[in-house]
Amino acid sequence: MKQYLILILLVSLILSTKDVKAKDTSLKLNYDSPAKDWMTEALPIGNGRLGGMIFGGVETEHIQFNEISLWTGDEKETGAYQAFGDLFIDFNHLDDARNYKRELNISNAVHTISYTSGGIRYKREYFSSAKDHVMVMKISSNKKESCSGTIRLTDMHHGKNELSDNKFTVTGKLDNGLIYEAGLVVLPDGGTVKISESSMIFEKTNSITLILAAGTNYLPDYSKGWRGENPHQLIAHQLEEASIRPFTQLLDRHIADYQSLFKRVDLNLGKSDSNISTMTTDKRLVAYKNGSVDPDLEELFFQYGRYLLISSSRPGSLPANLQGIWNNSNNPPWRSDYHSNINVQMNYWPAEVTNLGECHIPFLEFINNQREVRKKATSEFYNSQKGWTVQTENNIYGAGSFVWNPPGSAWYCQHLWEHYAFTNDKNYLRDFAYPVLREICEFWEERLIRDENGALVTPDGWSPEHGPHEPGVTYDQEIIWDLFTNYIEASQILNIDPDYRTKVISLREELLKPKIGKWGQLMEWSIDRDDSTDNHRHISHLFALHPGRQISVTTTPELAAAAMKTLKSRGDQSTGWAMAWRINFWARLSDGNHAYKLLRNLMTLVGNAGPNNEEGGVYPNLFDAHPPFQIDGNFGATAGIAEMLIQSQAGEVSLLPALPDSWFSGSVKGLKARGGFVVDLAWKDGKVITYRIASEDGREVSLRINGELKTVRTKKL
Ligand code: FUC
Repeated sequence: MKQYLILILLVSLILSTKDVKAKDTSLKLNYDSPAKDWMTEALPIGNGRLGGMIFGGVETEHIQFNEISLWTGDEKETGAYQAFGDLFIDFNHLDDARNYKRELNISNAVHTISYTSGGIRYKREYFSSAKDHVMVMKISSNKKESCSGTIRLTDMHHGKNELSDNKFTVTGKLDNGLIYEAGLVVLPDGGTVKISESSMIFEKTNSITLILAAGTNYLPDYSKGWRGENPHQLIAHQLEEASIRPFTQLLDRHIADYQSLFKRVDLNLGKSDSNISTMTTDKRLVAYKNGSVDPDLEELFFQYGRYLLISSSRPGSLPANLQGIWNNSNNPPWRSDYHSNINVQMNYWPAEVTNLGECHIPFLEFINNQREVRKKATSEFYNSQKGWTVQTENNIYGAGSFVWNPPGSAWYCQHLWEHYAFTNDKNYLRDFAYPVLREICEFWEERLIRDENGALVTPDGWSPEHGPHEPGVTYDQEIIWDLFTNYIEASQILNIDPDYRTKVISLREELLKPKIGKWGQLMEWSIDRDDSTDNHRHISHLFALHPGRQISVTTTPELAAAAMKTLKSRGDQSTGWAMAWRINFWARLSDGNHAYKLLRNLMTLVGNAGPNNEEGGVYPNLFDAHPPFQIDGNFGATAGIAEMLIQSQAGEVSLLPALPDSWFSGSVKGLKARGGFVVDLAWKDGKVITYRIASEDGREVSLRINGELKTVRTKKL
């Protein structure tokens, strides 16, 4: 009997280790039918710059692709982010496909499709490699000489399309003079490839590999008119270099590069029932909508935000826009631009805390590259002498449209500061961030006016998309407080400009501060006119709670309680990014269960709703629905989940500040905290049971853990 029990124990131990191992591979979006719709079903791949959406079917595969710098407009006209082109592959299969499987593995950033037709198992593999600068596609099967079909490449801007030997070349020019080019090389293994009018026919190949490169002559440099060299040489070089490497080598190089970022964070929120975790993603979302408990899906959604950021934002390129890099229209919603009143910032909330600081860099460089053109536009509009700011809608040439967003540049400065806060890189702070922080302080020094009580207020604010334009709106005041605070700390750390620091300290002192109104709410304006039945999606006056640090449950409990009042009144249903922001707010209020409720609302499967529908949620491909698709909600949710597990904005590192009951046991590895700390922890029944905090120099940290605040020495990284 005893031996029998030991045997059972051993078997269950083996099974449970198997479960742990199985977890590693569960980071997949998977489906058993082809994607028909671009927005809701196609799956995205990207290398930070070159993106693809894969859909179509057994008969015709469709790869719609983009390149991040393909923009109309100039320094005056915002224009829009453009769709680039489409690649079609037609197959001559019998109408008998079975066992169709489509999956995106986000732990290695490879998309795979497989099916059986005519008794042959076919496989299609896709990835976009940052290492080799190209998109790679391979079609193969388990039987020799059985891959045949026709390839077509089309261009959304009707440029010149040429075919020679095994290569397609598309070249053209947009109205603004921007030159673009895409090249596609077709590499068969066995069989034949021949050109037939505007397509290429491949017959009886064992497998075929396609390599796509694309680019423009955009240069992120105002002094050079935003134009660099014709992209032809570079694209030819990228195609040549990639073509000499075997597919497996391209694949290995891609995976190694991608995983060097992705693998830094590992999250385990519990284990889903195998009845659920074996479902396809779309069915799983239906079950989730109906109330299933599915921590693995929540982990997947968290990691999907990281996948999307790594795939749409790599150093040396432009930041992720409203749709990341994925867009199939020349007239996309809101131009698929850079919105400065919440959206572009939200895209970058997960960057530092989820250990992807490098992916933040495109946004930081974008800010820097826009300075000169924005200075000119700002001084023309405001007659200002110093500093600059932005409008609500922004393009890649520094132009803005829609209303001015005066504190927009100060909000950008928060990102410049946070990159320092999470990395402790003083050279970066001194050489890159500080000059911008200082010039934006100067902009506000010049612009602030006194209200009837003598407090300093902004002259012409607008709480984003809500209420009147007037002085001293809370959104403005809080962001300027944040700017001044970041500036003061930066100048202290760098030990420079003491006189100007003193000046900024006194300006901050005199700023009109957040106030509590007649129904206990945090006032959105300096006048107490908030409507308790209003459920507007923007809650910009809670900036001080998140992503700011002026309000917190520990340092300003009354204001935090007022923020909670406001948050409750605005409700738990909204569009995608608006629910994502609410997750972060509730996490900062230490209410894990409410944050979790918002996460579930955000992860609710929605249909293909039109742009005027306020129903936010996710589509079957886990893209966030604003609607239509807008990627900020994906990023904001990932940041929100991190915010539930770790916070560091209030001068201490707090572990599990907002853990919901549903995640009673779990673990996370590799999250980052301000101060340059890397944190691993595991918890059981809501309490931290083990943790490890590391820093470059093994510094001390003040740590809030299981309700206690203590000082601990960190391990060395
Ligand atoms: C802001 C929001 C809208 C939308 C747009 C891109 O203006 O108010 O809801 O997200 O940005």
